[in-house]
Amino acid sequence: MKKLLPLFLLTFAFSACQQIEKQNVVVQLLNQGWTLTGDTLNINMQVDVPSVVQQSLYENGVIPHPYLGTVENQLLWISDHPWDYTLRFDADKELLDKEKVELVFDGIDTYAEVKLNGEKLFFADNQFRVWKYEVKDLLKKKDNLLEVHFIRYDSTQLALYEQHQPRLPEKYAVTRKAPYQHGWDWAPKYKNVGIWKRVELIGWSNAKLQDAYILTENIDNEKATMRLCLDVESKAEGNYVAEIYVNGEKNSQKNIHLNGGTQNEILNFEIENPELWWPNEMGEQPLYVFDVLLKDGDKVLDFKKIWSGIKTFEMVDEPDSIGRAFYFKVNGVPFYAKGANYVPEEMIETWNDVDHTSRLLEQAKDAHFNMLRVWGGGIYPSDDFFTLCDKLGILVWEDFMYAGTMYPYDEAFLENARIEAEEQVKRLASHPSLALWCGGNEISEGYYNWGWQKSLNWSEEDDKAIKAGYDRLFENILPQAVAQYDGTRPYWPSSPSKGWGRPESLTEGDVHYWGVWWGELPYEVYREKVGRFNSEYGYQSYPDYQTLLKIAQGEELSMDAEVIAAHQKHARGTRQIDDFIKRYYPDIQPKDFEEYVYLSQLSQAYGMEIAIEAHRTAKPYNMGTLYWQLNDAWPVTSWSSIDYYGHPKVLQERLKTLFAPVLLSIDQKDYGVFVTSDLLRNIDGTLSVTVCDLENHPLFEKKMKVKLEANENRKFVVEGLSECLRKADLKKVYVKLELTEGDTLTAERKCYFSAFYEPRQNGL
Ligand code: BMA
Repeated sequence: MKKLLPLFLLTFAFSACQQIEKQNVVVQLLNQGWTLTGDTLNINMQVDVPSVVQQSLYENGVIPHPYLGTVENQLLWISDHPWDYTLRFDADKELLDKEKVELVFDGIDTYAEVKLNGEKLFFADNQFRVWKYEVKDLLKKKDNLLEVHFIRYDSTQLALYEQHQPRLPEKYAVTRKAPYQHGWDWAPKYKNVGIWKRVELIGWSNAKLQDAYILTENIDNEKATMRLCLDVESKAEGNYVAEIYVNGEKNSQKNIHLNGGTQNEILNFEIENPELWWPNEMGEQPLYVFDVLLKDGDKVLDFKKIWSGIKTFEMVDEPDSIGRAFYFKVNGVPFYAKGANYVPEEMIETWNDVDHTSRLLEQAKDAHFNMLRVWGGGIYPSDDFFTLCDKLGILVWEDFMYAGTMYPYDEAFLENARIEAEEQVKRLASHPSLALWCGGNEISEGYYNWGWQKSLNWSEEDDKAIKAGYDRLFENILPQAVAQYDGTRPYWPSSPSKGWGRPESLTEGDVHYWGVWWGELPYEVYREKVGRFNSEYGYQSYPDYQTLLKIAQGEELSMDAEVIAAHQKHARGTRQIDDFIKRYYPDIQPKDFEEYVYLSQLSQAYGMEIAIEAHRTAKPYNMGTLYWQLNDAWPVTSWSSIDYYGHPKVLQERLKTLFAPVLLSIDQKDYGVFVTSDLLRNIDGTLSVTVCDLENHPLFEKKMKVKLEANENRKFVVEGLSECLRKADLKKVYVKLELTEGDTLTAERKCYFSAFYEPRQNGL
């Protein structure tokens, strides 16, 4: 039964706390009424933040829409231009009365000097950090001037890159800024510049909660052992009390002695008969409300309200007879991970909107996802993203934002990286959907397999220094941040653990299998390249035709048109899509471009069907399948299953069967029938097998009783099936599989033996 929250208590705790906030901690937002100017340019705009320059230029009619037509090259100057954001404001009286006032920027992208009333406060150089500064002494009652001066991004980055010896593989390595904005094989080079998160002044006296988050340490039958982690800041030494309320009821408290400055405190507590949080289709997603209070005697100084769930998560990476088993357990139960890789939803990062995210994640849930990997070349997702994943039961494999290059290793860079990691670990720790942290994307793979040593002319010493720098960051600083500030989430240094050309990539860890697409091998090869956990694989298709109609008109709607090419960022992409359409649908002559676009999606879906079926039917050898990629950051031809405007491609529809809790399939070698169950209960049912010709006439029918344990994958020999199929022309038949339990249809599937042309349905 789902626990109901004692609402009257909740309301009480909440309103009491709101008053407290007004008394001891006061906040003045500084998001509105900024002026954006462009140095020598005749640009002077009134803007609100969060926003970035590219967005404001478009919204003020200075530039065309950055996602449409062929405008990319006309817009590249923006990131190599200095920009000034200024704000004049009066300070709230209650704020000035406080002992301490901090100016807080939740995000500055990226290189900018920040001044208040003419005084330099700091120079920001990391998009992913919060920037705070004590401003009590600088703040005036009236007419304060806050200035954020962005220096030329491209030139600054280039200078830093050129100074770095030995040479690093990518220029973006020197800046802590979203890699994908520097151009990717699905992204234009829109390096955003601006104040991309909110700005505020926070005033307080005595003491304040800087951070508070909740962790599940352990669950046994009747109780959960929980940990409340606090960062408390105080002006002076003193004795205080921290209290925790669970669903409105007081649970525990702890006396704490603060020494002045910031300090970490831990409060352990227990919850009896916990309602556990489960991933999608493994159970419910109950959330508890935790109220955290900081008190000085009876006086409440500060509070935080946290919604969190109770769950444990383990990564199993241990030797077995073949290599190393690699899988996850949630609440002690091993499970098969199904989902995709998630990339940022926008090229203009401040256009990211919660409704878009919500629709996208709902589509993922409807296709039976239980996991997303947040790819390390993007941005750390917002709190809203995680709140939605908490609600929908989608676990998040979270990469730190590092991808596809080696990084600098001087002390300043590593310190910057350390602070960023600690902040992100703390920010996301309370979310039950957060499953594991991973060092980044394809860095170790690149180091060992992409020939940087030779192409960048590294000496043996250079190589050693770069590798030692890698080890410090990915084997020391990042795991240390996860262990010290979380301690309940596993850390995995690199996705993948081994490059796809190496045999170990299929016997241990996770693999990005790119022999199909990058290696130009046919889809059928997926059947042989099954790893322990396939965390990337994919094939491109065009976005929905309606999406193409937004970016191109008339004559431009063709494969060779300039505008279509501008929305394809992979050098061989157009040709490779075409090759596979011809290879798998040789008899189909598309009557127009719309039909051709559809065929590209059909081909992609066929490839992914082969891969997913191969992965799932190899359970428990293989314990996860995350295809590349769920979504797009703008209208583009890519590996996604849902395009930028939210249109599902053919693949997204097929996932409803391919990721279903029970998958039925035919082994193409011996025609055995697989029943692959992710259900946590036993199955006792009837399997019906019907071979039909393409006019739907049955050629063979058989029913048999089948029994499976929870989470079992089993192959059944169906008497007579193999003989029938061996005699048949496999291009002219399909097999209809159904699994029923009593009157309930548990699973069904139509299996074809080659790429099957299915005419377009409405809406596709
Ligand atoms: C994978 C990803 C991305 C890339 C994709 C398609 O390696 O990590 O870097 O977009 O391949 O090429």
